[in-house]
Amino acid sequence: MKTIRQWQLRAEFARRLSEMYGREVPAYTTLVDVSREVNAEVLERSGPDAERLGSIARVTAERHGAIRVGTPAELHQVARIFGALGMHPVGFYDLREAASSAVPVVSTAFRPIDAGELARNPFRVFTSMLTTSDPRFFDADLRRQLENCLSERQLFPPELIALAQRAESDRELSEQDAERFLRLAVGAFELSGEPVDKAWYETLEKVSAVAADIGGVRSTHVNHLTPRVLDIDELYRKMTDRGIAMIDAIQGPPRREGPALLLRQTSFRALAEPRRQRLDDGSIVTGALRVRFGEVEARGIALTKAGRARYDLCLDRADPSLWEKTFPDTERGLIDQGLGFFTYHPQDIGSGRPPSSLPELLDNGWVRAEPIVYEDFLPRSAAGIFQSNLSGTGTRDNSRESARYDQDWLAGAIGREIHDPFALYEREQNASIAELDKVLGLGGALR
Ligand code: OOG
Ligand code: NI
Repeated sequence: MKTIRQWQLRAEFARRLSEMYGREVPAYTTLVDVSREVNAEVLERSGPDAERLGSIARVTAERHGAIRVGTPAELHQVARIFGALGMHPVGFYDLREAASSAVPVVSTAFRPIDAGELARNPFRVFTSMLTTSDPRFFDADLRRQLENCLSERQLFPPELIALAQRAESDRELSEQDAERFLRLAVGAFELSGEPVDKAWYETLEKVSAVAADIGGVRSTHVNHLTPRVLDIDELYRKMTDRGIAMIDAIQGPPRREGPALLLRQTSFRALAEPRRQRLDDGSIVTGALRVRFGEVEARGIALTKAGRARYDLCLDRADPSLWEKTFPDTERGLIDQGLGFFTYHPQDIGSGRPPSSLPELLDNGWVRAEPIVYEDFLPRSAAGIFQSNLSGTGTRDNSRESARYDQDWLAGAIGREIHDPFALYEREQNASIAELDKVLGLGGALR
């Protein structure tokens, strides 16, 4: 019997979700087309350098999605579905603190965690959960109504959860089950045609547009999907030329010479989508909601904690020239200053005794370093993306004590370990160094 493996499920899920979102939000299809066009130009212009941070096949298929759920129980189910696809929770993001507008959520990202799986398909989903118990946003009354409302809905059919459980434990599904699983999984993130209760939606919207998007409806949906592009400045120009309104800026470092760092992102503005609404008298009208959009990103090298501290410092200052002063303009510079993660590979250069330090091995051509691409998100950038697409700033009562939601709390809620992104990159780097040490017979000198 033919079976479909986890990575194939993941690749197919990403492909179908992208196709569905393109039907729902046609400007997203334009974004994907323009990204492809730009990637082809960069490949033409830069040759093999263009593929330094991932093969063109990987980059072309690469997407991240963003979804938002209402309760720990819903998040638990989401984790199951992504678990079926070989995607694990990585990182904890508290956007309540990162955003100046009211963004009452905490988040993690589900993604593959080992290099082989990432190379097959790196699909990742930024997943946020509403912090209903935070009194800065929801008073006791509103919280009760909201939690009632959320407890009555079912986002994922039991059959989907059962199939997900099987796919996760067997790491594959039969062809027939895979088809059923994919249909149900993609369907669960489709925009529902069910009318939105207008008064309830607006009550939540006064607190936060994100709260309304999550708790004001009885289902969930993709908030945005994001292709990867190799030249985001060029993409921004091309989209603008096509008359598509982009947000004001590209989030992240300015364009610079030298290796790309972490992440740069931008998006087109959320479009008014027709949505059916139920009025107080029970009648149904067609209104419009403006919450969904398309985002695009350029990915760079994963930075160490030291690199990240410098990155955050540069982002804090508005001075673009600071980046040049702070970061070396070569990969080797990043290595020497311990700012970036790399894997190290032996080069075939014949006989003789290799030196026993990494810098000398690099200098003498014994070893080649490959940058590790950043697979995660950035709180500042995420907050910027949330914020630039909200219609109002919402309200937050800062005189109240915040509710505690931290990484341990989130891990408990989903019943899974939340991986530390830095530890994952370090593990990959160290594994390559240990292997190198063995191959060159250095007896542990490199470790
Ligand atoms: C998620 C925003 C974060 C990113 O790329 O940083 C995000 C959301 O709007 O739900 O997707
Ligand atoms: Ni995003």
